[in-house]
Amino acid sequence: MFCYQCQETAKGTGCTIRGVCGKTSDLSNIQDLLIYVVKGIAIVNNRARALGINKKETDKFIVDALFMTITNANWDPARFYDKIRAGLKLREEIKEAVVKAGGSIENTSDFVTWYGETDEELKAKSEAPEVGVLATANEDIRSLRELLTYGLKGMAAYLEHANNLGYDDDSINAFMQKALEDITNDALTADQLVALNLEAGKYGVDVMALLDKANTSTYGNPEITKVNIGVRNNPAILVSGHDLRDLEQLLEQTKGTGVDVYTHGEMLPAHYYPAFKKYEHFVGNYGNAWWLQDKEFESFNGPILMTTNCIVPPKASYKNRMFTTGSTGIDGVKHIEANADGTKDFSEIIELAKTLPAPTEIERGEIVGGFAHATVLGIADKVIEAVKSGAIKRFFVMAGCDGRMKSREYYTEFAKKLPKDAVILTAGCAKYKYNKLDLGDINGIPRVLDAGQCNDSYSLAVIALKLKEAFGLDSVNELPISYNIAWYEQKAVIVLLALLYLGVKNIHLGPTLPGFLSPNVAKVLVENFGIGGITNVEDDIKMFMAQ
Ligand code: SF4
Ligand code: SF3
Repeated sequence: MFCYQCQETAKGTGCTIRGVCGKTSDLSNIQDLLIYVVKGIAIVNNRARALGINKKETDKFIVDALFMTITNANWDPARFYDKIRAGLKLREEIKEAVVKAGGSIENTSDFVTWYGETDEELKAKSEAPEVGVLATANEDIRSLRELLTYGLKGMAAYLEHANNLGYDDDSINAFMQKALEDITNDALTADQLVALNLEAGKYGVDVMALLDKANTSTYGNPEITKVNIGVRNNPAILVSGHDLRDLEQLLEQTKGTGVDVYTHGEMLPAHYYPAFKKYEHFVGNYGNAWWLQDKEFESFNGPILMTTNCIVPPKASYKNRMFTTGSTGIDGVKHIEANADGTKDFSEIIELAKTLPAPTEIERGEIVGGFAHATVLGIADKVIEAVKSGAIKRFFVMAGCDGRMKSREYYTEFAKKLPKDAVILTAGCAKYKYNKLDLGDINGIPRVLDAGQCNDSYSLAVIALKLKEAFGLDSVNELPISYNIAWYEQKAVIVLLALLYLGVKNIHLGPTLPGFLSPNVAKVLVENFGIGGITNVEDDIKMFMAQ
């Protein structure tokens, strides 16, 4: 195996024996093979697209396959074997359809021609040198190809959520498939790959805008909301991940059953949407970010539904009350499939909940969020006034991810030590590093403004663009906004590419720079976009405040 797609990669360079995340070598290899097969599907489907015979089923397959390989999304090898077999079958069908429609497949590479069926054949291929990340010998080309691949994985995740709510955009699917083919093209230069990554940023903005539209049109605009972090004395289900449609269905099906529903991790922002406020049994948020699962799932006592990443390989003490759905999976854990119309039957989870004790209280109180673009723009006058009067000196975009590394305590310290006239704009699970600190407010504006999930980083970009307009500036970089972003998995990669596409400069990334950036690619990002890492809290605050 060789995997360096997340921030926790071994020694900052690559996991080679077993993932720091817990991924085995076999699972890593079979995930790589799925990506390999997806590239072949994209190549033949681009011919089908040119002939106007693209099928929706193919778009969905590619999106789901990419999502399954995101860090901590799917731990079930059997699902990957089945997905690869289905993918190869799909690829052959597309080839046939292209020929039938009078076209031809000129590409005769292994991506398009290799075929396998049995587990043994698939496993053998997954270990072949041409399949893995290291198949690209030139480290700069490899770096740019992987940067793009990870961006596409993030894009796929957001597109799948939008699709689940009935929203789609064919130009995003078309770009993803074109990019997957381009990744296999040895004729592309490093400059062309850099351009392609920036183009991915454009589609990153589009996909987050699409998901924002899907979420807000379906569930309303997030509102300023106090979320309870304590518990009640009823049996309950904990729901985690990012998929709001799954949550909605669970809330509907638990109505009147005496079973409560709590959010965990990235599902917390669901509480900010008006549509979910009508559920009296939607009690609050239990616990923190994904990496504390092994403790918090234990004390929750009831069933847990994982709708997306991040899943930590479960402990035996709660594995038998975990369920997965969507692109997620864990071997030995029940997976709830969607019906053809997208509905899901969660009755088994609800029945199990009734037999289990109520959650054990781990904390009490409330956290405040709901500062997506509509809320912040609704109080724009107040915000602009506070900036003009000097009450707010600087905004810090601290969106992104949380993780288990001790070095992430930096972000808690950073939030605590920021000058009192600075405001944090956050999104994603990064917020758990400081959303329970009492950082106060400035003229009634809280000093931590949580826009929502990681995809709601889009909201932060919209806010920046509107402020730029309001202040009559030429560039977002003239605003008193600094970017100190914590990253972990591949959704953060598409968020980063989207910000670069929007022209945001001087983004600092931590706790470490991505291991997949080769020294030369890192240099391009530093020279053209001012990308930087982090050092220590005191020096960094000084540096940012002087920006
Ligand atoms: Fe290592 Fe991260 Fe890949 Fe897991 S996802 S194997 S921790 S680089
Ligand atoms: Fe978190 Fe995985 Fe990235 Fe959606 S749940 S932000 S780490």
